[in-house]
Amino acid sequence: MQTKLINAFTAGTLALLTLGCQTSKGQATSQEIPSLKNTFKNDFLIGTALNAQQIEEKDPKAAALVPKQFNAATPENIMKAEVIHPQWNTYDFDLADKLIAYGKKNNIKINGHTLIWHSQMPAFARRIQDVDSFRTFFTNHINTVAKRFSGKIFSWDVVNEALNEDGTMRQSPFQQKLGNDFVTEAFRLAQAASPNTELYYNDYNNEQPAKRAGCIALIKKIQAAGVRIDGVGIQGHWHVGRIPLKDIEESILQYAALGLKVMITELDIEVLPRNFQGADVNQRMASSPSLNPYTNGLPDSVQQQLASDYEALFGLFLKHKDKITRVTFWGVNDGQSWLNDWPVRGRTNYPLLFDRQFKPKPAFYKVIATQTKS
Ligand code: 9MR
Repeated sequence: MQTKLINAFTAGTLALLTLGCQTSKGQATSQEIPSLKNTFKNDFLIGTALNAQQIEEKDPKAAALVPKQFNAATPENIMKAEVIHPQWNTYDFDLADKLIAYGKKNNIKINGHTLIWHSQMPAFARRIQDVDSFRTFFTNHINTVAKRFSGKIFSWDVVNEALNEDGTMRQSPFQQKLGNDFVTEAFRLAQAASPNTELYYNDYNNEQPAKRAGCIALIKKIQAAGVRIDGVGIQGHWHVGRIPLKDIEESILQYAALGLKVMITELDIEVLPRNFQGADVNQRMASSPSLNPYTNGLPDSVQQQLASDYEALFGLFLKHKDKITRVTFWGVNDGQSWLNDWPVRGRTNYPLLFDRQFKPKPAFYKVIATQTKS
């Protein structure tokens, strides 16, 4: 009799516990979702890009999820020059100030993105023809913006994407008007304006051998000038089933050998077909149904491949956790990723760890499991 009662009680309690953790579809609820930032707390920071809505906490689901999952954030757009410095003598720090306050409130380290980038320059700066005025814009921009957030921000992507794929210098307005030394000069100015902020160089495909060699040469040049550079960001915009693990590992080793912190700064994994080789964010290709095949959901085979790609990446990151200080995803959930609109507008892409309803995907659980295995 007593045994029967205990059994009944146990069964009831178990059922309740199970109810508390499962939805009708058997998916985990938020109570039992592990936390990325806690799981990797002894390894590296886990960051996300935040859009303006998220910074203003106008996206309630993101507002609930972000502080639980992430301890680092990079503003996706609002600290770029066209937003923060719209006119010669006008700066708009409103959203950036909100971001700093958000980071403070939630214990999230903020990485400023980005001081010098050829893309998303303010219209007035794009029109400047003479070298002296351009140099004044360059100097004023770094001095004013870096100084404004000195002591408030953890780090800056000082220069973004200064290299071509073959490792030569990109012919950007900065390179053309100020010469190749603009990169060293940007770091020198940032260091003076914000002496306690970590300073990074950030680029995509800089795990590829030719571009990596150019990146190493650039870093050595900054160091040889006696100017401080603390880290290098490998953006990490990769493609499903084609993660260049060997190149990534070699790059982590080579960059760390320069005495730099290594970060993965804009991680996402594209799952859609692309017959476009370019990497210019201002260039796009025309849409067609064959380029947007998963509007009704991701096929299981692709979902599994995505999960195992993420698993392999985090396995590698953990192997080199002594060299990697941060891994940042480029967006909170799939619906918010820039990859829904580039290089083709209006596609349905699935590059991140959380789906459009903010539910963790199989890739999320594979990533979490890499830590428990390590
Ligand atoms: O994700 C950003 C997107 O919303 C912007 O439209 C785009 C404009 O240039 O920039 C995207 O972010 C880029 C980042 O700032 C630098 N590396 C490449 C990222 C993806 O294009």
